[in-house]
Amino acid sequence: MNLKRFRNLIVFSLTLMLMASCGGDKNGSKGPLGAGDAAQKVYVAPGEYDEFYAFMSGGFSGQVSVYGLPSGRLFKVIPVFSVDAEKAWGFNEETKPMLETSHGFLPWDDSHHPELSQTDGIPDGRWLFINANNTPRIARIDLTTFETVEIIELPNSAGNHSSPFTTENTEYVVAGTRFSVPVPQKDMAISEYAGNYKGALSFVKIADDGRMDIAFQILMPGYNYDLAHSGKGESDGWTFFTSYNTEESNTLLEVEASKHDKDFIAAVNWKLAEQFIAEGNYEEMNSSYMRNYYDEGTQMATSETLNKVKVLKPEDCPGLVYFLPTPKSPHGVDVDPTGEYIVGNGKLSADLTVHSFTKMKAAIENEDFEDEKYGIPVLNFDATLAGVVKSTGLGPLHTEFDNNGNAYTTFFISSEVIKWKVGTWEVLDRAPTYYSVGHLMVPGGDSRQPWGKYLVALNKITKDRYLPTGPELNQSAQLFDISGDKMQLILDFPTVGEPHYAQGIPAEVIMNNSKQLYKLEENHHPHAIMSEEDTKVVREGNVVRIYMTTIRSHFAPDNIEGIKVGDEVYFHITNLEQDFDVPHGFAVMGMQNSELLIMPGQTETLLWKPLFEGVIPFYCTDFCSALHQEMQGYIRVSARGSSPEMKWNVGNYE
Ligand code: RUQ
Ligand code: CUA
Repeated sequence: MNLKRFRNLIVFSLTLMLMASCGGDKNGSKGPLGAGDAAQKVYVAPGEYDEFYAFMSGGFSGQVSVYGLPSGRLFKVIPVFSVDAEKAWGFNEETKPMLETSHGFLPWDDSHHPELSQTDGIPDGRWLFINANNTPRIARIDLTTFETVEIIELPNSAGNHSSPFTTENTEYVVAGTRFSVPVPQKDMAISEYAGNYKGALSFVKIADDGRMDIAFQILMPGYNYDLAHSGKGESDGWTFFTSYNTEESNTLLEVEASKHDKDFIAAVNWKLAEQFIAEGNYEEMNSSYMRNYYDEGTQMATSETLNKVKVLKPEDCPGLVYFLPTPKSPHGVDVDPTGEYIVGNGKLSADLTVHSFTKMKAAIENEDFEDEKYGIPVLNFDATLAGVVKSTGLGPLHTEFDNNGNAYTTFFISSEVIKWKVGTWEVLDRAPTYYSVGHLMVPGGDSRQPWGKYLVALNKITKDRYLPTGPELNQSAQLFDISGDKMQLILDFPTVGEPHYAQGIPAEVIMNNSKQLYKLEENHHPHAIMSEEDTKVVREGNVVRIYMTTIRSHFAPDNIEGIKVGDEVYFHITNLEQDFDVPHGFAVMGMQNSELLIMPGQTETLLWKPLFEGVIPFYCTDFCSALHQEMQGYIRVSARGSSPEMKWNVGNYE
């Protein structure tokens, strides 16, 4: 460090200390904090816990990753919509059904928006929902096990982007279609898009035990439905969806869908929808979609095909939907913690448009309409307007809130986060992001109770922030301390895939419910065995089932003979361990799918088809004890059509 920089640093530190001691603005400077100061804020000493969990979507990875805040440490990648050979997700027999859809088995999807379940509008740590964008689905992750336990497909939808935002008491998670399509799907000219294609908004009912079911869909005009958030408090009972392409164009959308000054936020009265359903004012449509459920008792997933969905048509349901004109191609729609303000982030606009829920109700009451579209009243723009945030940023995308009446909006084009005051619409602070920020997350920042200590900016472009790793750099997250007046950048950390959105929650809400193992006596897997005495090998034609156990540090059986080329060999492996964090792995040479990683008390099944005669080793892939490297075995494979004797053993007993 040269002398000048050193001197500047000292002056800077002194200024900071002075400011702190007068109890004034802790950091008047917009520049980065002193490195030591920032380091202290994110430092979580070895053995200590982070204060928050952060759940980030994997974007094109299809998964969810779990981080600690403020450290930015990666704790886990939860497989959801994409196969994961590390955890056998989509490879073992138990979880293959989770990735079944009406299009067949799909090994990949694009996951965008994680959303925590809520009670009274506050994240409650029971479940995390996330959307599949490409082949429309919603997944539910159980936050006691951090495992995906249910996936439901959404018929009549295409590009499930505005999803899965929850209502205040997790009555529903919603799903708006990005692409409008013919509903029901049919062979039709693309040029007939305008006026004929439809956009389905789905309301997925969440039962008390978390099970998902499509309660109803609303068939909207053929716009693109981009994002959503539900009301809170007074506005509970309503869900708001942004739309763009109200031009109803089917080609070159960058031009054609950018013509209108204003598109719409669709305000849906879902409590009224429930009434229309109860009164039978709906159409039951035939459509085939799948629901996959993982049962913790049997430790198996099953798929079922559902055939009907209830559809509401706005033109037949007065009062169900209103349009709020909003400049300009609005992307995010975010509701402040009080539920009064609905913020439209017009991505082609410099300003934010804030609607008032109270004014919206009055405008509806007074029928203050400026237009009607496909039977849906368009409310007068001025009648619902609460205020405009004149930000001078460019490309606003998303807004989150803290618990002090402030809002934070990301600006993609100008690469910054802007802090503004809810109610006065005054810009209070701005901080650059590196680079091109998409979503942002404040723990609880889209709920009634933000824990407004940190803000995470989720950036789309990384460029020079990290050591180069070839053409592809991981996306980067940036952590800001927002506890003071000014936002302070305190950490950069790389992410897995592309975290579009994220959710954060205080660690204590989740950690005490976290499961440490599966109890053996609660293992009702049809192929589980409870002790080494029960291990066996059973042949049924060319299907061979090997009932195996693991415990430190051996497999039982570990010598198996009698397998033939052409057999289908199922390893049903039960991990007999009953200790926290002692999984065993399993791999066979030449296996065609993945390893297994079996949690304590769990049973998993791997299918293997031996192609050659020989003696094939298998071993444990997870370093489980000092004798992990001894945890191995052999399978003898005999010729196709031969009649070898079936034999198995471990140690001396047979
Ligand atoms: S978004 S492109 Cu959530 Cu801003 Cu997906
Ligand atoms: Cu079991 Cu290594």
